[in-house]
Amino acid sequence: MNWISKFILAAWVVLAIAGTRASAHVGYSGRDFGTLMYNSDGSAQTVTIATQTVSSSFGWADATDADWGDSHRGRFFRFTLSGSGDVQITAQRNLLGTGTTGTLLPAFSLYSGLGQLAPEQGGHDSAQYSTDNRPAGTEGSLRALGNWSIGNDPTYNIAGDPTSGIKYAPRLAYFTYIGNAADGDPANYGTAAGIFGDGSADGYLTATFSGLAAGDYSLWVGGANYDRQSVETGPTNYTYPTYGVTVSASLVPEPSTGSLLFCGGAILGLLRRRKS
Ligand SMILES: [Ca+2]
Ligand SMILES: [Ca+2]
Repeated sequence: MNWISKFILAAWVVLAIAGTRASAHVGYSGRDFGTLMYNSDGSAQTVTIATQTVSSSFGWADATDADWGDSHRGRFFRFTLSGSGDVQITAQRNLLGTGTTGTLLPAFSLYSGLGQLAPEQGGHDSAQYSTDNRPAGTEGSLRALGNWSIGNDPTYNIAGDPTSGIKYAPRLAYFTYIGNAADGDPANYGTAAGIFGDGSADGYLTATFSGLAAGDYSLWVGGANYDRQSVETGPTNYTYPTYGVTVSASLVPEPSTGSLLFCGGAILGLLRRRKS
């Protein structure tokens, strides 16, 4: 290879890495379910996003352990509720991505709150505010089973030019933990307390989060194959295998008055039987 070829190759590698890192900040591009709605007949309106891949098959599970996790190893989705409600989330692995199909066991955690949004800089694990606000030795800012926060970089008046002055100061974005669900059982997702496994490691997972208040929510989706971190290694983001996952969100229809009465009657009947 002559020096020109070497230079072009080196420049391409640098650009490829820079591009991957830039797009790997916390963000929701292409992953916004919007405001979840009912149809006019009261049935659920399901919003499905089938275009996304997650980086690695272990990222979610790795964020359940004592040294936290790397936000790059999963994907952030968002939705909004205009009123209180129950939300059903479904994740199903698909054929997208560079990783071996049939490998990914999906999992997700739900939080209220959103990461920093444009025109602010996106949050990322290695921002000064991020590392200053988490224990030393952690792999990243993400906690799949608890509250966490992530910092961003200053947003300058002229992009990338610190001498132009700071338009938006860096800050922490807070994610308030609501719950989780994971495909399979501890044999794949590990031994952390508080994981809700569905008991069947088949690449399909559905869960309902009840009694959510109006507001904005972040859903972090990643892989629940904890032990795959020993085989899926990579010094840079773009060398991790990626895995496709189709994610759906819908409001759960409110039960009609008739079915509420039926439920009440059934519970009363059970109580009476237990008393007698
Ligand atoms: Ca970890
Ligand atoms: Ca399953």
